[in-house]
Amino acid sequence: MTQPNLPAPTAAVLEAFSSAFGGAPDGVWRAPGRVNLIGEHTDYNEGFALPFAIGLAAHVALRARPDRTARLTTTRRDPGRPGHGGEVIELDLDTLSKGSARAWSVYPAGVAWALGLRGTPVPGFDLALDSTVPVGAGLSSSHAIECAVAIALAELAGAELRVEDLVLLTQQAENGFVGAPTGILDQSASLRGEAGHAVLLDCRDQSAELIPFDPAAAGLGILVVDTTVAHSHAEGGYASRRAACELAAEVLGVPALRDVSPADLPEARALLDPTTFRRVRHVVTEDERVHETVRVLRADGPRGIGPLLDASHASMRDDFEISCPELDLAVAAAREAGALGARMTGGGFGGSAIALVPLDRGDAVSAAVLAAFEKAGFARPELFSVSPAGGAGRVL
Ligand code: GAF
Repeated sequence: MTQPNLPAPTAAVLEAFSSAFGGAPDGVWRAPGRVNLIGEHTDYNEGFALPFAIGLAAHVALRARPDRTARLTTTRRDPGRPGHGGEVIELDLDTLSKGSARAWSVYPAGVAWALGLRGTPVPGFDLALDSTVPVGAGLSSSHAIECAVAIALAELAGAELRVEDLVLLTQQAENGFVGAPTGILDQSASLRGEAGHAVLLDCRDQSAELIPFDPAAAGLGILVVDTTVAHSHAEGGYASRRAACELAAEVLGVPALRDVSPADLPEARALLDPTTFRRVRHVVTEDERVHETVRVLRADGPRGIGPLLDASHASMRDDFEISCPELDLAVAAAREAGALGARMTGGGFGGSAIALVPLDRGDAVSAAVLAAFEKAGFARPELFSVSPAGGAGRVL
């Protein structure tokens, strides 16, 4: 079945749906991945972050079923990756528990599970997924799926959920079902994003403000360097950083590290072991950098934020210790070739770096990064540009 008048991802997901399940879905929903401009590992410390939604997105086509079965398929064909060989994964919604779903089906299953926990009766469903968010690139491919499925299932179930509820729902799916102790950054960006804007998030009360951020209008681009170094937030590093932050807050006698100000750092140094102190210093200074970035964006536009991106990267590399040689090289090579600033983005331990690049330096910066990776003997990174795009919604 060809759909000549539809955007390619919508046509692709409709095609996948009809060939796996027959007929048409009840609707198609879309949720984007994100780039975090600045404010890393601040969300679970109840602090501040400044992400934006990108044009790469997950599309899901869903149709309610009269029973409690979920059948899932994806357009992605990667026989080396479990669940991506073109098969249909089948799940019983009544027996969902952590570990009961496999491969990428953990994300839709986790959302159905979390909706069940909050007492929303979810019907069985057939689902086809098409996602252009690269998996494992640190651009939140998992939250893109979860957000698209959450708005779709909420609608099919007739539940009116506010953005704040959807954020907590998808966080519960990640924490309790997928097993990654992540915060609220990614889904907030996916659900709240607007073209030409970054989203200033206060992760304590989920209040959010759209901040104009249009690099292209300032003659700039955001280059993503996907190092292709695999990472997983369901594994040790992310959880241990989170645990160190929570322990530090307890020792310092505050509800969360958001309540520690730069002026408190000398006292914190006296009370904490050196490593934990550096973790705290990252979070406290990163919150400051978020505010400073917003101030500079408002006053001077994107050209002025380069040094803040650089400082953020240094803090993640040296104090929070979540970078890796490939990310450090991407940042250094981009800077040397003319980027105004660069930093790793997302949870770290792999994934992507971003560089703020004058449009007339784009090719030179890309070439320099590729050459540096080759010289270092690292795998060839994936390079592409992103810009702030619209957030999640129903498209059909
Ligand atoms: C990952 C998590 F999912 C977010 O909640 C956030 O903590 C981020 O890492 C680090 O800023 O993307």
